[in-house]
Amino acid sequence: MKLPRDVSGRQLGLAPAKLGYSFTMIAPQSFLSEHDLVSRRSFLRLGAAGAAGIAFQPIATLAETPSPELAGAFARLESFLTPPGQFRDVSRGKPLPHSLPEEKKREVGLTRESWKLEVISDPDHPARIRQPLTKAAGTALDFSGLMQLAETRAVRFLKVMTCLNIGCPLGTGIWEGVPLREIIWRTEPREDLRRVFYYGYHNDDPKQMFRSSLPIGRVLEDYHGLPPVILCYKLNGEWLSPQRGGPVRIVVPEAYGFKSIKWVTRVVLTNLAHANDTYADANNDIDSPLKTFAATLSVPTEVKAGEPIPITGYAQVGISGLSKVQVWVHPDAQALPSQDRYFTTAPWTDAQILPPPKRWGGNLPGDSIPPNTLGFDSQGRPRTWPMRLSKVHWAVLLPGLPAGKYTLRSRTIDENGNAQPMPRPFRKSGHAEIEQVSLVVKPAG
Ligand SMILES: Nc1nc2c(c(=O)[nH]1)N[C@H]1C(S)=C(S)[C@@H](COP(=O)(O)O)O[C@H]1N2
Ligand SMILES: [Mo]
Repeated sequence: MKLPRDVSGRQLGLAPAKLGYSFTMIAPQSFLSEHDLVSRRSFLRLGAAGAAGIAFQPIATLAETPSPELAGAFARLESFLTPPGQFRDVSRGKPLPHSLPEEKKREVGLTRESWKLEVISDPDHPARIRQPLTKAAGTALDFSGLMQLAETRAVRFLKVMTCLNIGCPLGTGIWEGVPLREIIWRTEPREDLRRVFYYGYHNDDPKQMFRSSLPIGRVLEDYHGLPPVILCYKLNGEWLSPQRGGPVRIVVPEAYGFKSIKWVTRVVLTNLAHANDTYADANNDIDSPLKTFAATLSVPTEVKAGEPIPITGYAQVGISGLSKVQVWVHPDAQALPSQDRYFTTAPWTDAQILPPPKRWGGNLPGDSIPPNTLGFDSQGRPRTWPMRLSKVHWAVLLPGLPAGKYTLRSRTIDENGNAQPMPRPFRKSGHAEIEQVSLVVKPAG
């Protein structure tokens, strides 16, 4: 079992070149002057529809042209959605289930034709259910059964997949599936059902099992406006690949990656009162929903004194949303504020959160958001921005600085007004640390 190495968001974000870009090249000055129009405040003032309309205004109607400094950085921005093949992979197993030969995949149920899902009661903490779905009884759910349900029950939503331990997002996609509760109700549960746990194919070796769990209430009800927990079979309009956990994986919208079990084959209904996730073993806070945080994507390694400094970055939009991204440049020769470990008293300045992209990327068919994607209107435009549980981009053109060595920091402020790393600063509940990047300003001429 190989756990991923810890890396900072910046390291991963720095390789956008091969992704090409699909971001609208909107003039930075226009961004600055239009800032008000895409801020949450004016969103509320204009109503979501009005604001979305403005965000989608063709670039031709924007008055100014991009400053060369930021235009270059925009051109190198990664696409908004991640092509399924370019997600970073977090898979355990020896051998990795997705690397099995086609024939073996068929044999163990890792193809759409052979996949089966069992839903049973936990023998150790039984939940009272009338109709377990088992292979033995011929009642297990197969892929055509799932597709039948999909005809009337399919849902789609945008979500960034982030490993709690790696910290930086692995990829952003539109995940499609059937709410897990649809299958749970088929078992006719009656009583003594408090949680659900689930796992995927693990080479029939109990030591390789990677299991996650949820309170049953979260599966049965979508509170706080969250999308449902799904049995997912498509990503960005394509069948879910073996690498991404296909034919079917669980996707839990608000959770870190470890709750979204790949190659799912078994769901267990239990009266156990507590979580039994494999991830708890490594000291992880397994009840932690996605946090909001910022990181840079491009920072010039060296700039000349007095030259404006273009910076781009991304922000993961966690469960508490995103109201601001801010940056702060501090000369290394000067002392840091004392007794202020999160730099709350530093002179932070606002960066520009970029509006919804003109092109979504990610190999989305026709580059259009599939119909009936939660959070999008009938034209495929986001109803709110920045969208919760996604990843957005930001940019700022900093005024020139005197020669010297500096540290650039970026942070988010969530919709509750909490500046990073608050309100949940502890590492094992997910990354939220304030990023630091060195910046060297050379004498001019
Ligand atoms: N069966 C199984 N599911 C799994 C894992 C695994 O090792 N085995 N890794 C989990 C973890 S820790 C993460 S972060 C996500 C990553 O999803 P991805 O590989 O599609 O990027 O998958 C989760 N689902
Ligand atoms: Mo993970």
